Amino acid sequence: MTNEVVDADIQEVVDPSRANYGSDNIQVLEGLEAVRKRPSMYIGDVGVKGLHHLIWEVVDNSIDEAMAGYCDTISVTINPDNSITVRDNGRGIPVGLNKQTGRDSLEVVMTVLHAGGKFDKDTYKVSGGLHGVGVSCVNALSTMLRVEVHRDGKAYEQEYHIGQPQYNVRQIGTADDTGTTVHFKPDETIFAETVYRYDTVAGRLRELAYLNKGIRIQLTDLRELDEQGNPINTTAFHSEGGLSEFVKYLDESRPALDGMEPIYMESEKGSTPAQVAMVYNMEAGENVQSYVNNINTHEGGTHVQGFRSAITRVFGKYLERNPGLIPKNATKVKFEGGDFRKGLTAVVSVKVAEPQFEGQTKGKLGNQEVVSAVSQIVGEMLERWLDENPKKAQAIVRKVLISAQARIAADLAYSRIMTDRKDFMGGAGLPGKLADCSDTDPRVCELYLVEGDSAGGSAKQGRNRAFQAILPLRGKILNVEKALEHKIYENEEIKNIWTALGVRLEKLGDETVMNLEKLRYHKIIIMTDADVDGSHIRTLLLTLFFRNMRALIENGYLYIAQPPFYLVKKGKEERYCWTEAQREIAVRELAGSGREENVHIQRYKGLGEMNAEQLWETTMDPNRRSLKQVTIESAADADHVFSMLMGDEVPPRRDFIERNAKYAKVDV
Ligand code: 0RA
Repeated sequence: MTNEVVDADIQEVVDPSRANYGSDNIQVLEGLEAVRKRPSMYIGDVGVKGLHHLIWEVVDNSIDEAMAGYCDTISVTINPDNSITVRDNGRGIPVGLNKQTGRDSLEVVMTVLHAGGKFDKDTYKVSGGLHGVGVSCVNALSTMLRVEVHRDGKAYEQEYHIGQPQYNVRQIGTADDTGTTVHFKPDETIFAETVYRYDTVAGRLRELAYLNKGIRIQLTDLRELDEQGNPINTTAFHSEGGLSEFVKYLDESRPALDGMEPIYMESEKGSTPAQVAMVYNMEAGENVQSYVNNINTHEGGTHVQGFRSAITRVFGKYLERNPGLIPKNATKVKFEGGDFRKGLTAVVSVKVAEPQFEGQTKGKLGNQEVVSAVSQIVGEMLERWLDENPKKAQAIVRKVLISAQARIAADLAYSRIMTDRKDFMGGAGLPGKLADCSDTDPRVCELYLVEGDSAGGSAKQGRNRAFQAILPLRGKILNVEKALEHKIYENEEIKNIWTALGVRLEKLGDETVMNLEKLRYHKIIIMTDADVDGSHIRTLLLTLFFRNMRALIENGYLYIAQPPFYLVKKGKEERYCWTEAQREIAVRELAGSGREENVHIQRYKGLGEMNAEQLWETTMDPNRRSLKQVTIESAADADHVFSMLMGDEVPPRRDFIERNAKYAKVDV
């Protein structure tokens, strides 16, 4: 909080009817007013992300209380009006006169930015990323917030409107328990989106339950009830196994290597507490999820660096000490760090008092001291595990050898296509099937990936060829979730996509990264039919981008076209409709327009049913189309979804599809 002189318009928001306001109150309001003026600076954005951020902020406080050992149960309720109630059984926010400010501590915690921690010297508090701005920030952005505290045998309450107390903290009765309940209603004049998504909330609470073992978190959605009046969506999250169960969950659809159980490591070095769980599966992907102060660091950082260096070092040493594990015909194979991480699923979670976040999206931990802390912890504990589990160690070594051999084959295949490029592709080194655009500024250029040659034909005719390029895709895309790496580089359709985009893979140390410098389009638009095949192809493409070109998604370059589902027609009048509701309205309006003609409803199943002009009007014209941007809300969740949709373990997939059948899931 600043001590700047307050200006006149800010003073005006001080309610003069409130008895004891002095300079302190004015500062307080200045703080919260700043939040309302620039909410994005505090919660990221005012869209669906920021809306959910309010919940994370409140729940974080309860999690802190649990981590300090004072709370074991948290409940989150989505109320029918999209307000949120978060309750915990912690000590309760302190109530009573705060000598420094002359005001009630509870009021200070609820109305002063960053005040929460100041009242609590014993609790080990860490703040992360955008989180940690405190519950006062939620208060500022809510038209109504009511807090109830149970403490010292008494129950207290206070209520606020856009952060302003409506009355002094008051006792409302007695209590035989302790805890805090926060009920808030986000301000609809601030948020562009005000409807909470059950899956988003559930995903985050599940993650928190795994990251903080032992805590019980109950989620209840009161917006939809069954005939008996019970909520349709409600889930209890609780994990005794913590990260070990988290990696099992992530690998639910992948068979474990030799029936292996997760290796769990937990310790503290140089005041950095770290927890790591890792397990190997039969597949080739690497899936390392990392967290700092319970926040996903999707760009990794120093904790992941420490983890990786420990893996490379420990396995390297182990192979040196046990040369007999490598068969005679393979003694020439040179291992790289990446070979030890094929088929590895791991979660690395650290606590850092003052985290520095770096990278394009501030998703990368920068604190250097964390490298050696994690590296030492994993180094010591993994070495011991290998010595104590020789059979399993042997299975891992066998897997590592296969991975190294596959990598060598993939490198060969990749360098082959790179030298072949000019030969098998059209004149300019671009795929023959690509109808390119004339503009060359990637910032305005769009590439449509279109299912099927016939729809591709309409798209080519209908497009604006100045900035829209079309790449028709034939039939099935390779399932990269299942394919060997070198098959991916050899697949015609995938090669075409890569070449058209102008991206290439580069080796940085033992990591393969996508170089986007020569990327030719900043909008890559997946356009598929609205039927089962179309959705399958879309999922295959999304999997390809998620697994092999994730940087494109992280930069916000990937989109999904939204062709209409219906055309409602009467005579010459036509209406395109994207939802059932729109269709009903269109039918009603056209039917009501008098003349004796039939209203005709055409259901579009395929893009091919639209002619070039219709395709342009509905789906490609930037002024009329609607595009869905593909984002990764939670990397851990996205991984789980893809491994399940594309993997070959049937039961979890069926479960998942049944659970999610209601939602046409497009956002990843
Ligand atoms: C400040 C000090 C103490 C607890 C809390 C804040 C606290 C805040 C929240 C927010 C949601 N639930 C919470 N539970 C506790 C410590 C008070 C003491 O020393 O007893």
